[in-house]
Amino acid sequence: MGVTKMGVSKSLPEYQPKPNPELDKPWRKFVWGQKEALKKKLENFSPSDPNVNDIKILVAGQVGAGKSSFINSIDSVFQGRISSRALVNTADGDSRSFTQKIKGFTIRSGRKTLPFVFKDIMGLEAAALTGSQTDDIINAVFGHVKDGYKFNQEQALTYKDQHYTSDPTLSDQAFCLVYVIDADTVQFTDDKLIDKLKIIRKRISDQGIPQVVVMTKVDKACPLVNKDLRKIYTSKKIKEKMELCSTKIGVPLTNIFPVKNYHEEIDTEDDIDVLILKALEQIVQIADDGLLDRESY
Ligand SMILES: Nc1nc2c(ncn2[C@@H]2O[C@H](COP(=O)(O)OP(=O)(O)O)[C@@H](O)[C@H]2O)c(=O)[nH]1
Ligand SMILES: [Mg+2]
Repeated sequence: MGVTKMGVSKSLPEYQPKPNPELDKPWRKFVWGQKEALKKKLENFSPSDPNVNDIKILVAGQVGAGKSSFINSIDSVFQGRISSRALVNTADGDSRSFTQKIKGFTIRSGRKTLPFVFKDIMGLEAAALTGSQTDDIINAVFGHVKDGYKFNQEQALTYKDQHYTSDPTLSDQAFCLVYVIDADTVQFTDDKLIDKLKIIRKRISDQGIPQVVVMTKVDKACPLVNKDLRKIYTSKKIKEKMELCSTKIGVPLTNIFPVKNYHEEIDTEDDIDVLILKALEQIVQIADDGLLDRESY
């Protein structure tokens, strides 16, 4: 019940215009027609260091955040059809289980294998008390973890293990750490998880390894965007979510890329493709720049 100039309104709540959920102008410039150009650019990419065959990208994030879907979506863009290779390949039985074996995942376009390798590491869980997960992730970034290693929640990999590489070469190392964050649930991210991310961030940024956030499920987080993906940069909700990602994860907004993954579609769509390609282009670019920086150490 509110008191207005007109007196006391009894039955109906006071009329308040709903704030417009949409901005007048996009807050980030985005060219929706650049799909083919981005695709070509990525197909022709090669690492600026001739000693490096491919750009290794480590993908981390909570179980269910959309890591496998993101890798599948990239694959789908280049295949021109919906792919589910990452789901089949990296999950060890139950796709929601912790115990995943680390394995490189390459992307192909036609017959060409692109020079990017994705490694999907196990889900970060706030509940795990020990630091084993953070240690494992840090070790994986620095190239100490061999393919085939099964992450173990209770115990971090030690140098005695057969899957431990004590003297990794540049090619064993990851050039970028990608956190996959669910836009729909980012506000509920546990503080314990944030603390873990802080430790990881500190250790790896000391070594010049860049970090990027891919914010998934924008369609679930915002009804406007669900209806029209092109509203992604005019949606106030999405902007808010990205800012939240930035403060929680400690990654600047410029390193956060919102995407909608393929999850129930049966055909690829240009607008979904172009957002995925843009995220990949930026990841690859940032990783490659970091690689150059590291050589000058
Ligand atoms: N609506 C929507 N669902 C998604 C998106 N990305 C992933 N999902 C769904 O979220 C669930 C978890 O995804 P998954 O890739 O297996 O997560 P992972 O555990 O991080 O590998 C699956 O049911 C996906 O279909 C997205 O962008 N939008
Ligand atoms: Mg997965």
